Amino acid sequence: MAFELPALPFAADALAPHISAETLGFHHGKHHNTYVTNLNNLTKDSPLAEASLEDVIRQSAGDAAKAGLFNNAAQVWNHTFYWNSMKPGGGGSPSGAVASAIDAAFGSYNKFAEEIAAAAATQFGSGWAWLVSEGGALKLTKTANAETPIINGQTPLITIDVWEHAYYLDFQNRRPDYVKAFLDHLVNWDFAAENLANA
Ligand code: MN3
Repeated sequence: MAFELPALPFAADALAPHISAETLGFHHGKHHNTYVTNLNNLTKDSPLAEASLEDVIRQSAGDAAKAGLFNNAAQVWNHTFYWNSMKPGGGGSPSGAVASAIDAAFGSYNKFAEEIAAAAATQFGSGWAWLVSEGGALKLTKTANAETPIINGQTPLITIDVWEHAYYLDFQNRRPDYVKAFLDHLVNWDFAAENLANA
């Protein structure tokens, strides 16, 4: 059973004008799809072809000889998680358990928004900014390249892809404007609430 590219959880033009159909066409149809193709080529005819994506990630993490395998598997996982971290008409402050957990960890939604924007802006080069649950509390983390918090005992709630391919067509070099659009208009707090409930 080969690994498959999951469909986007929304129409390709559903996040416009914040993230365009053109960006999603390249990002999902080319970048994400290439990671899936590479992963299938790297696991073909090996027992890993039958493993779960999470198992491939855990079994290859930290092993320099398996860097290609890890990078492609983690990028498949991270991108699927990123699509689900957004929805049309999302954004703004959450409610319920996520709001309480954010207030407990950061003091207020505004302080959280400031801190995740800073984390996203200061991730040097390619990577990801994450809101995660660890040991019963929420925290922010950023990862480089394909690195993913699921190998660190953390449960991600949402992520922001800060590789240039995520925003360059819509925002050029203005990563902070992309992150602001993500927080104000796109972030899917329902998905965060599901992840928090399972943490
Ligand atoms: Mn990407």
